[in-house]
Amino acid sequence: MVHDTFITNIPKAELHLHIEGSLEPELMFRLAKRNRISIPFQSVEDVKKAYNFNNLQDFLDIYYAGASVLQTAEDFHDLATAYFARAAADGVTHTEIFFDPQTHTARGIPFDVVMEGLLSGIAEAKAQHGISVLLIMCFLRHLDEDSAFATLKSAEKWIPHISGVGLDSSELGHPPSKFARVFAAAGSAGLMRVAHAGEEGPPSYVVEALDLLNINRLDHGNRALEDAALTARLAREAMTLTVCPLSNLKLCVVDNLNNHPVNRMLDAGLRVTINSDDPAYFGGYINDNFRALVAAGKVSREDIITLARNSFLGSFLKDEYLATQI
Ligand code: ES4
Ligand code: ZN
Repeated sequence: MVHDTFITNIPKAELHLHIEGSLEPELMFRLAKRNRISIPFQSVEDVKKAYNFNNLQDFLDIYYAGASVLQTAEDFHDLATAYFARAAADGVTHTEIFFDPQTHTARGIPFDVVMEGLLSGIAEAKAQHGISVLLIMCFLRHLDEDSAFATLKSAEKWIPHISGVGLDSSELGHPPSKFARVFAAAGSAGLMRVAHAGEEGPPSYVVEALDLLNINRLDHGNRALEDAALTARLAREAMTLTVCPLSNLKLCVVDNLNNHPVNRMLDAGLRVTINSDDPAYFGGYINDNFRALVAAGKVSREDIITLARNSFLGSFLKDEYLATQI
């Protein structure tokens, strides 16, 4: 049995974390009150009861509703610092967080407000916890290419503070090919590229993400295992997969953690990492994900070492700094 302190104390990077998905119900209520926003819940218990999802879309509807309490730079600061404190307590020394600008700009919150809040939160977390943080700006794939281009334009002056672009939201019906041009533009601006693919979507979406978006990292990727040639390619190319076990369970990507593919992924030689995705909604932070895999008999102590090492190898940290972490 793997000891809890081993999971906690082993340094790790978190590479798949939507900052809006770290909004705990308690903070949601506090911000709703502070900003005089009404939310469709009476209490924290009421919120938690609503967190029963049959699929990704069920979750996204609630997730976007929850994000409506985020109004000011201070709100984004408070959201981010709460996550960094929690992550640091889990032994996370480096994290690369997603944010969804369109979720906020569509509500009239300026892009700059989001950036100012997140960056001040990052500065505070560096000082308080010594944690390093990179930002990945995600395009919402249910929106059109023009909206993604407008978002990239808004990001122009912030590009020195943004490491990469990602692709999230409703996967089915919104293949990566829809965003080939905006990803090419982001690449030309010097940004790294990641995309959610193969969470609910077919293996062909993973192939598109590789070939048309030129991704440096694959978010989820579970369904790639349905295609042996694709699996072999991901292993050969040492593509990092950011796997999120509790998310997969809550969104019914797997029916039971006993059936989670993490061990098959490791056996196939894939560079797997473990992440929490939207921890406030899926029942746990990164160490809860590790613990759940251990409880399900899915990973050994050796596997945890591999997974933690993979998290740094798959990060966008520059080489000089990376050498101090592994
Ligand atoms: C997400 Cl789990 C997941 N999948 C796709 N988009 C997302 N946005 C936030 N969480
Ligand atoms: Zn995600």
